[in-house]
Order: sequence, then C-alpha cells, then structure tokens
Amino acid sequence: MSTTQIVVDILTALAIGLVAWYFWFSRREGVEAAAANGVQEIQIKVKGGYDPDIITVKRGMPVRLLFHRMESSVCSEMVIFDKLNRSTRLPEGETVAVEFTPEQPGEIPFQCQMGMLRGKVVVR
Ligand SMILES: [Cu+2]
Repeated sequence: MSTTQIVVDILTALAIGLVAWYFWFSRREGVEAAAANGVQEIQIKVKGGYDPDIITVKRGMPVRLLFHRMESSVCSEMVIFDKLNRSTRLPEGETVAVEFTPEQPGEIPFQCQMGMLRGKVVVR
C-alpha cells in the first residue's frame, strides 16, 4: 500500500466519521427555533414522527410551534403536551400553532395520543 493510498484511506474514514457525527450527534442536540418579532417560531412536519423532534428555545420568550400534519394516520391526529396540560387536534394538511411562554429551563415533551410519536422542547 502506497503512502498516498494510506492518506486517501484516512481522509475517507475521517469524512465518513464527520458525516456520521453530523447526523447522529449534532441533530440530537435539537433545532433552534428562530426568533423574530419577539416570538420563537418553528415549523414541525408531522409524518410518521415529528421533524424536527427536538426543538431548543430560550426561556422567557413566547414560543410558537407550527405543526403541519402531512398524513392521515390516526396515530398523529392529536399532539399532547402533558406539562402544559394541553392537547391539540392536527387536521391533515393544515398548519396548527401551539403557543406558550416557557418560564423555566427544562424539557417540555410532546407526543401523539398513544405515545408512539415523541418529541420535546428543550428550554435553555
Ligand atoms: Cu400515535
């Protein structure tokens, strides 16, 4: 094996590692809701799960989660926020806003009515 070949192999391994790290680890930290006009807003696609399923927000600023359900599966027709004591119907093809202002740092989980689909809002 030539030196060049070894260098190429190492670079290839590093590139694969970087891509794997990006998808498996960086995404687990969540997607930040973008703040505009005093509201932290993010679109969440509902189709076989929540995408993104981890949303990070800052405390003390209103949060608007825009759920867009793109399937007719009964499973995802409700989204439930136990900690907020709230459940919301998600009609297919519509965007439904869930709004609240987190005052404490921590996690606010949400799920479908059967608990199969799960996500959470991480408050910093
Ligand atoms: Cu379900």
